[in-house]
Amino acid sequence: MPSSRKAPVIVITGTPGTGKTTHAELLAQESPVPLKHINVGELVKEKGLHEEYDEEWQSYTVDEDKLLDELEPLASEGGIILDWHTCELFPERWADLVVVLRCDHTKLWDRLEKRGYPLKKIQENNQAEIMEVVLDEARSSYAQEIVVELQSEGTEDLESNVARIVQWIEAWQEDREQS
Ligand code: DAT
Repeated sequence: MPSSRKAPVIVITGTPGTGKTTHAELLAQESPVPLKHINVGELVKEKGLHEEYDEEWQSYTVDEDKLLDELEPLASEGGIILDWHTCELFPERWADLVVVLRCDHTKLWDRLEKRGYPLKKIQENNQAEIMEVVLDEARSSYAQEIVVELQSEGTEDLESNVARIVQWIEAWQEDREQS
C-alpha cells in the first residue's frame, strides 16, 4: 500500500514518442529520492514476458499476468518510475502519481517516422494521440487528483515537467514525515 513506501511509484505514460523515456531518465537523475527507471517495454523483452511477436504491428503481445507478477514486489517497495505507453493494467494501489505526456500530433508523427516505425503504426499512434486514448485510460483508471497531463514538445517542457515532478516528490516526502 502507498502508506508503507519510502519512495513513491510514479507512472509516466503517453502515446509512443511523447517522451516517456526521456522524462524518466532525467527524473531518475534529478529526483530527491532514489528512483529506478523501469522501461516496461524493455523489461517485457528482456524477461520474455510476452506471448508472441506480432509481425504486423511489430510489437509483442504482453503476458499481462507475468508482467504484473514481475512488477508487484517492485511496486510494493516503491521508488520506481514505470515508463509505458499504457497504464490501465497497473493496479490503482500501485500509483502515487500518473503523468500523461502529450504532444502535438504532427510533431509526434515526425518523431515516430525518425524511429523507423511502419506507416500503419505511425497512423495508429497518431490517431490515438489525437483521440486522447492514454489520457482517457489514465483518468478512468486512477483518482483524478493523481493524474497530471503535461505537454512534451521541446526541451523547455522536459525541464519544467521534471522540475514539477521533483516538487511533487518533495511534497510527498514532507507529507510522509508529518504523518
Ligand atoms: P517515448 O518513451 O514516449 O516513446 P522518447 O522519450 O523515446 O518517447 O522520445 C521520442 C523522441 O522524441 C526522442 O528522440 C526524444 C524526443 N523527445 C520527446 N520528448 C521531448 C521533449 N519534451 N523535448 C525534446 N525532445 C523530446
